[in-house]
Amino acid sequence: MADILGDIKKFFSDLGLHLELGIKNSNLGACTGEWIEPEERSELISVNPTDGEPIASIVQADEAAYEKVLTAAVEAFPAWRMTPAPVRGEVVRDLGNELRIFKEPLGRLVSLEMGKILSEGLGEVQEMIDMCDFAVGLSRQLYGPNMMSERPRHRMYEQWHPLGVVGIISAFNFPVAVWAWNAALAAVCGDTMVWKPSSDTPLTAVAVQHICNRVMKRHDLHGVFNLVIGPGRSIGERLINDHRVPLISFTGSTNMGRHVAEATAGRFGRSILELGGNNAIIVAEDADLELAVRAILFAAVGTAGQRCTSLRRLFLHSSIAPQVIERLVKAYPSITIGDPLEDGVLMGPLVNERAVNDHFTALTAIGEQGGEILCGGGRPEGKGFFVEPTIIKAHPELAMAREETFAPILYVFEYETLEEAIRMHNSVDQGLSSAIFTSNLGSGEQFLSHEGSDCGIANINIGTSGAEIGGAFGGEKETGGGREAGSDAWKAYMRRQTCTINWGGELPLAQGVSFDVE
Ligand code: UN1
Repeated sequence: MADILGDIKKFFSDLGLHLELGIKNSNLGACTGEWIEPEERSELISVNPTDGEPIASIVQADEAAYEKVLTAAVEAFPAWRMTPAPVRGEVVRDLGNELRIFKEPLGRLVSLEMGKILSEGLGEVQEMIDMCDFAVGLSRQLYGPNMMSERPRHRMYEQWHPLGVVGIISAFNFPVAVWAWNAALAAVCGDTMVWKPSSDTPLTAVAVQHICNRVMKRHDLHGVFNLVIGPGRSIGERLINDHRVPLISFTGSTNMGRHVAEATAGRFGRSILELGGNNAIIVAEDADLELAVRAILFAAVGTAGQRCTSLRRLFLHSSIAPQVIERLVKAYPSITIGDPLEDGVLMGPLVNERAVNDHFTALTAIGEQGGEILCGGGRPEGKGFFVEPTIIKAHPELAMAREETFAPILYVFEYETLEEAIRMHNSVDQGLSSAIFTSNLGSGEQFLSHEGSDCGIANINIGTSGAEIGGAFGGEKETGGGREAGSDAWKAYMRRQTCTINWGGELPLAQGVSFDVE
């Protein structure tokens, strides 16, 4: 453990970045380019979920520090919005290059603080880099269309303007990538931003802010990328209710998301919501089972079931159900659970003790509701927040299967017809990610049709998790409807303006209306 901390610290300091590890010297938690010392010191301890020991201490922002951060973001906006978008893109290019340099230590830090295995920690930083590359290209493509005016000698077109200060509230499970989805787009769109990371993963946020500071300094910028670490009930509340913040991008639970939606809508602000998922895979009778089983394992057990896109429900055609269950029940115990930074480990811990309790509370309720544990269900010995990944033989009335438990619990159902499978698939309140495994073109197309999956993400012969950044990411129903990352998700970070220009000498009215004053 001490070695890993030393390694990460050394990596960062060799690269000229100072990052306090250990609880004697606290990191500051608010930054606008310069780190802000709060008037009231309230410390947050970052805990290593692998052994339950503290990694570092962070001084949280108080109200005065929050105010300084917000003011800096507001004051930076006018100059940033007038910086040409491709020049803003240069800054994001530089951020992507800096992340390339820090990929290894930052990926390790993500694994250390959050508990995902190293290849996923590194993958998360790769996702940030990809997002920066995408945004650089986008900085020359923030297009608006031209429309054909119905009036002679008139031109009509749409253009996009920067929005202002964007509040980014991110979750522990993708502690840095989801920030980058928002930050890279917001930056090229001409917005400044304030990031409130999860209190479970403050140290990775401090590291990313250090990286941003290096980039801002090089470009003589201040207040574009800002950080404010503090409790949701004080700092988070201030942010979502702050009239100076026209857009809040929130990733988290459906319950919190509902509150964010109400708070922002009540002040006519906007929100991008990435809330709970209850993702499912349908395995048809004609599926390549080898492929399906591998995909199921990664989607259900990867990240210890703590992705929004994690697989929670599995619908197996009755003809192949026994074989698939047998393979899964054999594979699950062979998954190495342990220190996420060690080679060969495939599943790390849950994020904290509360998550472990939620996992076991769910298992108790599942038992009471008639769900049967097919494998797992235990808690590995030793320190740390570990649980065994668990498979449940479920029935259609199992109420727990309708809820998102952020843990590696997989509910298995059987079905007879594809219509029945799709109906069960769509019967939950959430609508994030979905997949079908089939070699039948018709079944695949049916799943993607208007009467197919009702989710924001629908895949064929691919699991539910691990989406690429190029597509728009997000979901329907109680998942919140937000879209982030690729495609045209950038539009949420700008304001649209419809412009009509009369270059003739007449004043014709639309719809043929005449209004001639004598
Ligand atoms: C999340 O869990 O909040 O598709 C995001 C995926 C990742 C992102 C997940 N690219 O699983």
